[in-house]
Amino acid sequence: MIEVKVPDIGDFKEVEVIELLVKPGDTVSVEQSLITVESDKASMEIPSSAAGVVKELRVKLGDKVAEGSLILVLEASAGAGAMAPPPAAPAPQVPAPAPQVSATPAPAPLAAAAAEPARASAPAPQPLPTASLEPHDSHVVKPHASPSIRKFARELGVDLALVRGTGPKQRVTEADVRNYVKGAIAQVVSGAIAAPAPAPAAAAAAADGAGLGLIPWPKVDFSKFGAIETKPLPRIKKVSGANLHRNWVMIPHVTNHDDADITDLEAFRVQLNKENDKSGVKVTMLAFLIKACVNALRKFPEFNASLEGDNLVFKKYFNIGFAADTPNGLMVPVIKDADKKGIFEIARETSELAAKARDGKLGPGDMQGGCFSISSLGGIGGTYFTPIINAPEVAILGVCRSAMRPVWDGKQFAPRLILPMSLSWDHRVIDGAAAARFNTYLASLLADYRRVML
Ligand code: CAO
Repeated sequence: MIEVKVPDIGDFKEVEVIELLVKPGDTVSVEQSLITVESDKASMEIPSSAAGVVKELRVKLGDKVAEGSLILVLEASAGAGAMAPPPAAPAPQVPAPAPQVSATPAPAPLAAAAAEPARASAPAPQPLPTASLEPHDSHVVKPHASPSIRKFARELGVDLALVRGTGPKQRVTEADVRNYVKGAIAQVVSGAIAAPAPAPAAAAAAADGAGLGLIPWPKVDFSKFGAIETKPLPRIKKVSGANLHRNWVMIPHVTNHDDADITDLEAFRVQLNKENDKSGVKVTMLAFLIKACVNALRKFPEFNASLEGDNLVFKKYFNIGFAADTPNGLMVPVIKDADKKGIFEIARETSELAAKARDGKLGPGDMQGGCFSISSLGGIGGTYFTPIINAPEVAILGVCRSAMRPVWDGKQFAPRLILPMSLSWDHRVIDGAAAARFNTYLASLLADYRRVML
């Protein structure tokens, strides 16, 4: 039996175990990575100092380890009993460039370590059973990624080995992981690949609620009570449903409802459409909402952010997604750089993208890069609803049908056109007071659209 311990890991005194790369019964070779540890500055994989079969793991996720901590016990392989010389200190993987919230630069020694190429000797990672895209060339090399990116990928169930890194030295960035997921979804949606099948046990657990510790889903023979017809869910519904389910379960949603007085804005919109009758572009309330939301996002940047581990990534661009109802289900095309576009251009683009969505012709690029989404049921009806946040965004605005309401103006009730707004937000990132301020500000812009220019 050989005890494998944490070697000299430099200046790191106590680091957390964030990944177990082997399990009892696995055969490991010298230098094979056994666990990944993470400090607040870097993550690193701890290699094995000997070859053999893992008998006992002596660490678990979340444990704190330091030089000399026992990782596991190996039964020496035949002919491999001799201990290899202690492996070199593992190369830390430094977090990707600090997000805007952190002003602390990476310390010099770590930055130097970041320049090291990925260790080609590392074992090829096992793709998840759910992985559905062809692995690219670098799948034989352990991917380089910061701790927060590894955590982000783990949360989404993404095997980093399948993600092409576009950062320095092929480092995998958060955008790479997001693009990978969106690409996989788009391919599933377009039918280019089959929808990934969850592992049978996991699928069964999820389907009957056991994974959440819930009582099983009721099984009813509906045909006992009357005629029935069973149809498969459309592909888009399957994909969007899985995303909506994850977002609903993983994000602590809160929804604030508010009203905006759009009497003057609607009159302006109608006037513009009369003037531009022949232009072919219909100015919509959605276009005004998109532009107003850009202003609100600028004023409240935490709404234009994404949670990445313990960091908030603030976006300096303004890409606004909008829910489009299609015969096959919900799609969310994205208006890119909405801050740089005028109302007419936004109105034209939303109508083109909505038409593409309905015709099933949206490309992956049309749905990528969103910062914030709007779901407008204004053309249909209703008052308020609770839209589900489109992860990794942190908020979504839902609007319903505006209606004339009597509003007290201090002296009398006046008929005003009132737009019901429902803002869902991620309570891990946003507080109720900020959400109320966002809605109040947005309502003030819509009530007097000149404020958008201020
Ligand atoms: N209040 C009152 N009327 C409104 C309105 C509002 N808030 N918003 C739009 N309307 C009116 C429009 O003025 C238009 O009336 P006219 O035909 O008389 O001009 C009519 O409703 C239809 O509008 P539209 O659908 O052409 O344009 P839109 O910009 O409102 O919507 C789109 C575009 C793509 C958002 C919409 O077609 C759509 O798909 N909405 C559904 C989104 C959805 O499903 N959300 C739910 C997601 S959660 O499951």
